[in-house]
Amino acid sequence: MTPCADPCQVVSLGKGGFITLEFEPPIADGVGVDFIVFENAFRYGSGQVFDEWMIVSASQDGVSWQTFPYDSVSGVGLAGRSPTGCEGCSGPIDWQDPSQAGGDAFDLAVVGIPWAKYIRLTDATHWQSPNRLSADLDGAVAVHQLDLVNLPSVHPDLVFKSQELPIVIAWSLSGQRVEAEVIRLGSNLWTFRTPGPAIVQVWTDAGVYVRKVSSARDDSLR
Ligand SMILES: [Ca+2]
Ligand SMILES: [Ca+2]
Repeated sequence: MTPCADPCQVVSLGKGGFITLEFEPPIADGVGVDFIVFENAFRYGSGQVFDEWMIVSASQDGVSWQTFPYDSVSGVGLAGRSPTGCEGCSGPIDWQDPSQAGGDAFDLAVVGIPWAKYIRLTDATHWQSPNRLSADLDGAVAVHQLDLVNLPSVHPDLVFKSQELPIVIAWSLSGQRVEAEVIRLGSNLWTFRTPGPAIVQVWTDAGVYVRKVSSARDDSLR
C-alpha cells in the first residue's frame, strides 16, 4: 500500500482508533529498517510539521503484539511524525528507500521478532494539542519481506542442539498456523514434526531462525 499524492485518500483512524494491516508475504527483519508508515503530515510555517501520531505494533499471529517503544511527550518512536516524500527530490520516488520516501521507518529488530504478518496502527493524537483530531493513515510499505520461495530449507528429519527446551512455531505455506510437535532425542538433541510442508520459526538457546520444511516428516525412518 504505497502513499498517495491525493490527501483525500487516507484512512482516518478516529480518536484512539486503530487499523490492522496484513502483509503477504510477511515483513521480515532484514538489515536496517523493515517497513515505513505514512500519515498525511505536512510542513507549514517556518519548519513546523502538522503531524498526527500513531502507536506502532507488530504481530506474527494477530493475537500477540509487540509495541515499538515511544515517548508520548516528544513523539519519538511513533508514526505519523514525518511528511511523505522529500523536499527538493525530483523524479519517481523509491517508496522502499526511507531517505526518499519520507514517512516514519521501523526496524523489527527493535521489538525482537524476525518477521511480522500484521502491523497495527493506533491513533495517539490524545497526547498532542487539541487541534489534532485523529491520525490519517496514507500508506505502509514493506522494505523487507520473507522470501518464502528462497527461504533456506531444512530436512524434515532435522536434528538440532539446544540446552533448553526449544520453541517451534509453524505455519503452512499458505500462512495458517499448524501444530509443531517438539521431540526430544537426547539430553540436548531435538527434532520437530509438522503435518506437512511448513514455515517454521525455531527458538533455541543459540538463537532464532526461520526455515522452510520441504515435506512431511518420514516416520518410517525412525
Ligand atoms: Ca531490520
Ligand atoms: Ca493528518
